[in-house]
Amino acid sequence: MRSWYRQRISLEGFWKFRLDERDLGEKENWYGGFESDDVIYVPASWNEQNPDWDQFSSIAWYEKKVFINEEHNNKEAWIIFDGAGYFTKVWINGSYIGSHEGSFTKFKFSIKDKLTFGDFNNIIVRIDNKPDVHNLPPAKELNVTAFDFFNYGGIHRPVYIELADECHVEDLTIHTKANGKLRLKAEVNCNEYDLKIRLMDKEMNNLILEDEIKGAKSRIVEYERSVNNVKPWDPESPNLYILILDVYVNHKLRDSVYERIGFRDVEIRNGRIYLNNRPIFLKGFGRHEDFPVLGKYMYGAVLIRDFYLMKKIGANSFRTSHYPYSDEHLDLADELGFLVILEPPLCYSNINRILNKEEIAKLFSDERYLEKAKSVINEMIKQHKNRPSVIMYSVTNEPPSDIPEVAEFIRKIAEYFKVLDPTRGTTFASHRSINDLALGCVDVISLNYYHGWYTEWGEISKGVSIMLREIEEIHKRFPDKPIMITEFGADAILGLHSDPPQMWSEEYQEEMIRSYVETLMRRDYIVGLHIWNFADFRSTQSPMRSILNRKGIFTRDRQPKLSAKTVKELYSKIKTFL
Ligand code: BDP
Repeated sequence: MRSWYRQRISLEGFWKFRLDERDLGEKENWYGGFESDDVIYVPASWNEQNPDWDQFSSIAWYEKKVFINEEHNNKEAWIIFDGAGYFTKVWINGSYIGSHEGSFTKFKFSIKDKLTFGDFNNIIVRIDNKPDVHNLPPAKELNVTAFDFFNYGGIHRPVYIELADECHVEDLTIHTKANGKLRLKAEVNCNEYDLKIRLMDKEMNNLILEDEIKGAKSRIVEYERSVNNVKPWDPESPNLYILILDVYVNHKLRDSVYERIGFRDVEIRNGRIYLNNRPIFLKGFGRHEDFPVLGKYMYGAVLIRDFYLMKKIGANSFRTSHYPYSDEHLDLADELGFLVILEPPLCYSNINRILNKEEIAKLFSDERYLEKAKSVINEMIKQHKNRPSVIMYSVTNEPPSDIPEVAEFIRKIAEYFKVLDPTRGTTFASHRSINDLALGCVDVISLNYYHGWYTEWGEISKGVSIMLREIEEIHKRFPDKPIMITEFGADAILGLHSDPPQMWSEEYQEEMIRSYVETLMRRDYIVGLHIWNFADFRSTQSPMRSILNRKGIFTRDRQPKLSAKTVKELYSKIKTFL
């Protein structure tokens, strides 16, 4: 939900910064203001802003003074973080405001009672980024993590203060169908009010629908209408519309919010994914939010480059591996017609490096852990539920789901997704292949394969035939479920060449991707191929990595490797609509 009407005060810029490895800050009342000569920029992770902070994965404090005008005096005010973490605590003018766990979802606190209007206000943020096995995703040390990406810390995404009327919209859920059916549910924090609903084209030139609900008294209002003359949303024509909801009390406008929506149907049946009743093929990438110096912040211009590169190469889809991406990231997916598989930060690829089998079973059976997972899923869906681009949820990445307790955990969270959002299908990215006990718990089977890299290294064709045997066995077990390959790829260091193709060379990566795609695009139960990864990204230090994970077909600064050309050639042979 967004608003042009509410005022925003951006907190982007330079903040005072102080490391607190010994956790002294709270005891020494740093929340009232602290001494430091260090400066940091927000938004961006702290690590690469100063080489001395690069390997720092503990507690750090941020401070900024902001002037709030007198005129906002009786307004509702929130401080909103689009993403910060891992564990964030906030104080304003020395008063504690609240805390939040998790780096990749939006969170907000009401700060109305704590602000001084017509004066400066001191905002203090304490971020604790210590690795912990109970974190989502789990980590033990900076370089010993269950996930294969760098454990960046800090205020990674925009922070701002938003000011609204006391009477305002709390939440807005919109469901659409390709035939123009529109259903909406608004939660309004107000006693008696009128609602005006408007639907406009993306450019805001034409009013397509205008309607009113008069004298609403309950907090929840539901509305349904069939709209004529709307064009459906799909990757070839990503037609967007703007739905605006105005709240009036005694004919006076009190709040106005909007969403960018698309009219489309997604169904999973008969071993296929259908978009607007037509079977589709997802061709694209696993991605990351990762860029030099910025860390986990994706600057708008970088996103634009990424999307044009993905378009140029013929991709139509990506997965938000391994955490929900920023609003800007998914706004572009809506706008440019990308089919998104949205994934929460439940990533367990290397969990066996941290925990043994018994400990894993215990963690995944722990009710509190399940509740924590549910809470982040809830936040993610609330934030992105109205996006046409999001067609399916990947409930987790590479869980050790050959362990029965883990399979049971997946069953429970997959069910929870359906409770929160019955309109979208579920999948999860499995690396346990034929030994996975949870494949039946989701609508689409997603498989990650590295035969030819982590196993059968140096022998691509042997790897590919083993992979194919396993996929065919899975297809036999689940003949009605669509299968997609959510990861395959090989590391390549830009400029490293080898004839014959040897591991780490651009040629080896090219041959591996070509073999996988050519083999898999011919099977009609395969509904999608996502190459791992779109671009090189920073990972933990380990003997397996040369600073970066180099499986990108683009470098970290978005220049093509040899395989980029091949992917373009291969993806041009696969149609979006089958
Ligand atoms: C898979 C993970 C992904 C890794 C990739 C790799 O899902 O996060 O980056 O393999 O090892 O295990 O490159």
